[in-house]
Amino acid sequence: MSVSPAIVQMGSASLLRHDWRLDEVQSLFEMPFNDLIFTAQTVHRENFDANEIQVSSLLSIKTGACSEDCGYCPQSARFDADLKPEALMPVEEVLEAAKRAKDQGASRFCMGAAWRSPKDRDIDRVVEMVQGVKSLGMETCVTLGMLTEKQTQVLKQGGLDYYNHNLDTSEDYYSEVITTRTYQDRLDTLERVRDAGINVCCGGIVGMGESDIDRAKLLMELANLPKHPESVPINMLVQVEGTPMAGTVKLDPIVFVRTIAVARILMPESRVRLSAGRTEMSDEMQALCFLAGANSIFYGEKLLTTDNPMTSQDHDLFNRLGVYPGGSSHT
Ligand code: SAM
Ligand code: DTB
Ligand code: SF4
Repeated sequence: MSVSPAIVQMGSASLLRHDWRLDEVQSLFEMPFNDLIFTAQTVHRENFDANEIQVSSLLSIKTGACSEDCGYCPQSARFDADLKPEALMPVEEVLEAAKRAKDQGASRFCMGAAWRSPKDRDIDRVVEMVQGVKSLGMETCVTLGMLTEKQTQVLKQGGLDYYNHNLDTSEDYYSEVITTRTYQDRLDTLERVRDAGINVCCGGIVGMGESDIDRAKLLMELANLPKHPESVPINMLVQVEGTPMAGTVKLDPIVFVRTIAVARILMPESRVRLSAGRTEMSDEMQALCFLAGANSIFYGEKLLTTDNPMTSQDHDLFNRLGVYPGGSSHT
């Protein structure tokens, strides 16, 4: 089967494009698997140490009782997931968790809060957390929901390195997933974060019952942002009992690997993170994701509220693959 000239060209030189067309992205998804992985791995090697994986740990600093209706999320107050809500954590407790994460080998500490959007007084406490985590010598990331311009500036001045805010899915499928805020709301927050000079962490979730076209559109949307997100988390839906998305037909693992590969090709200089869902993935599937260009993971035995692989299991996998933690996407 022949490969289109545009794709061959990408295999020989990474191009930072922001004008991807849907048919081009679809044709990447449809490439023979070996050609797709080869192209993605070629792009990866042009831009990164192929055996280095960036390692971030997550902490939920404010858990549950969220006003939003994101259909995948156990933290929404509207669903009946078995989850105990917790108020915003004291700074000291957050710093203890960050120290433990650092001792286990994480280089970035990501703090997540179950808010639609934070209040200004919440931001002050988050800034204290950011400063404390930075003083441990770790990179910082927070995900707090929608932000105002002023809040992005306060976070930037506080020294925040990354802000995570996902597009989650395609604009077309979005209303099947969330009704309490719009796709444009998300794009607006991303623009404010970018304008404030904070690195952007933005990706999505697959396995929510979306179509092939939705996955292609999500990646196209990310790649066509004015600047590629420095970090692109690709989450496999973690199905949580009590959420509307529990029971969704599982995504073909090969399609997941293809999604990673296409993200790598479209955003050659971004860290593509193999994110939620790893407890359900075999070691072999994770190895294929790394081969397809994933070079970041969430590490530590918990994501925000759900399980992540045991750290000993990840050490073992890294050793067997000869990959090592390291690297950062910001200067
Ligand atoms: N409340 C903030 C927000 O929504 O922006 C920040 C925290 S929210 C939990 C961060 C991200 O986690 C979501 O945008 C979504 O992409 C991801 N996420 C949440 N639940 C998930 C699940 N069950 N499976 C996979 N990813 C999930
Ligand atoms: C991202 O894209 N995935 C992380 C992080 N950013 C905040 C969150 C995954 C959450 C999975 C479900 C949970 O543990 O609650
Ligand atoms: Fe709330 Fe964020 Fe969960 Fe949506 S994804 S319900 S905004 S915590």
